[in-house]
Amino acid sequence: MASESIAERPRWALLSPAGAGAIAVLRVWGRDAVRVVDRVFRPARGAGLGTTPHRQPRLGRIGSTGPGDEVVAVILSDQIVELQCHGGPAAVAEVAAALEFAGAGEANSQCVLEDDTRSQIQAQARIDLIRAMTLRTAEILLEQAWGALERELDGLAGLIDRDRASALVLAETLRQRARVGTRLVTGWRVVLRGEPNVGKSRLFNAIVGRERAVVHAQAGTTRDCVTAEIAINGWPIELVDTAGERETGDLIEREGVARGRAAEQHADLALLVLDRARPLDPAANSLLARLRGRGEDPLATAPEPPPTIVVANKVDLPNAWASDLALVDLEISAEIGAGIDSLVALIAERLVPNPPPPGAGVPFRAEHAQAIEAMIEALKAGSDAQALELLHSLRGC
Ligand SMILES: Nc1nc2c(ncn2[C@@H]2O[C@H](COP(=O)(O)OP(=O)(O)OP(=O)(O)O)[C@@H](O)[C@H]2O)c(=O)[nH]1
Ligand SMILES: [Mg+2]
Repeated sequence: MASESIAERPRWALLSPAGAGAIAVLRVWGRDAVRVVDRVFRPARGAGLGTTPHRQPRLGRIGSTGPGDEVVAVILSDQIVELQCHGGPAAVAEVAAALEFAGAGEANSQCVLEDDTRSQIQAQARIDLIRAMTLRTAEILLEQAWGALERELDGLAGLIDRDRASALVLAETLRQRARVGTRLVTGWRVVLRGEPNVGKSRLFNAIVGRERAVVHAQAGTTRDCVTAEIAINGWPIELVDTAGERETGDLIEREGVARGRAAEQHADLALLVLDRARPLDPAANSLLARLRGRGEDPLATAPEPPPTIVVANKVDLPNAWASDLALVDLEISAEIGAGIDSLVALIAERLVPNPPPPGAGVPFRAEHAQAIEAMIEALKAGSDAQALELLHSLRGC
């Protein structure tokens, strides 16, 4: 390999996750990829690997010392070989050592996804696709990997010169879609709030579909925040159950209440649970005022409350409210499961009021969203050239 510069060396990367598994997949790529693998591949039978037709699996062994590991090698193209070996760390290390010995250099698996046959945005979509938690989010990212966002951006570029008003409408649509797009990997956070004993944990379990949190008639049962990863309508959501909000001398419970408030501040949506089987007390009213953003805020610096759905729970019991509260969005019984489906549907609607239509271009990274914001400002200021420049840099060209 003396005549080759380091940059021209074939590279190898582990495509499967690190750790134990039945099978590990490694990829070797570069101008000399086939020759490098051929050097250390000992076929179970037949000629060396180099003469094998593309996409035909070959069984053999690869190892720098001793018998090595048994592998299946497939030449995918003139410059790409894929290897499947046993999945344990020792087997992978053995194959990797042999590849290094033969002249391949280690690379990050993301390099494979960022291969230069694709554009910057498509490569980013492929990288994010790996971390998509639901089929729905994966489908949207797959469409971006196939060029949906780029097509939309090209359409926008064509509009900027001709029809700025339409360009602004399209840019605004992209801005709205970015609100969903930038959550495809991270998901949303929904937090349950309310006084002790109103049924937050019962509701949490009802939404999650299993007995994840402790439910008890004793007020102050939940102390730590309890979380569960769920999907609603295909949107990944972290649901957080919190300690009931009340003044208390119990130091542990007080810490729990503080954690509940902190969780609320980082939430995309709060579910305020009220107990309809007991009269509303001042504490419930102040929670309502705070979460509905209607309180006389004594602290000018108090953080903005998250959007909130107010639910009246325990409707299976006699109603103890003097009048029905106009602010209540839904009446439910977590105990008997009444109204839970409607609540789940409402959560999805509040988090994602306008899901992107199939095939739509969706900005899915914070930097895309920022570029589109800046583009809208430029268009509003009449600076078409700046808008186009921003668009081209977002496009990666
Ligand atoms: N009848 C009836 N009881 C309910 C309902 N929801 C919860 N409960 C009961 O109310 C009590 C308190 O429920 P939890 O879910 O533990 O209440 P919580 O709001 O999590 O309470 P803390 O953890 O103390 O803040 C339990 O005995 C539940 O079985 C409901 O819809 N109907
Ligand atoms: Mg609880």
